Amino acid sequence: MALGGAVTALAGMAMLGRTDPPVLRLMHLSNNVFQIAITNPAVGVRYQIQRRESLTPTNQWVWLVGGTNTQTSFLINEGIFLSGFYQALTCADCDSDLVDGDRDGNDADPNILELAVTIDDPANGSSVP
Ligand SMILES: [Ca+2]
Ligand SMILES: [Ca+2]
Repeated sequence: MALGGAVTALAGMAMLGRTDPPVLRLMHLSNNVFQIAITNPAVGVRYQIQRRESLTPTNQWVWLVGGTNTQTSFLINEGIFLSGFYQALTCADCDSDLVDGDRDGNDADPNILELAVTIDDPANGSSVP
């Protein structure tokens, strides 16, 4: 009876189209450069990479780099940190500058904020033939 229940549950999961969850993979490329790759990513989402030095409760996750649409590979420079932990999160504001990606001039750069377009010519109120 218990085995029958387990088989039913597995078949139900297959019918729902469940897939393996995304996996984060860290690869050493050269002296102090690493690649973080997200395998089996969710479709249609953007990711950001966060880093922390340790898993102690006082050490929090810190934004490291934001991704663009469909980006699943990130180059990371070791910098001054000789060890650390990384996580990938889905994001709407991938550079954590408080401007969502659909309004951000560059959502992978926290120094570039909201996109604004200024039209200098024709001047306001002009009639354009
Ligand atoms: Ca942003
Ligand atoms: Ca930005």
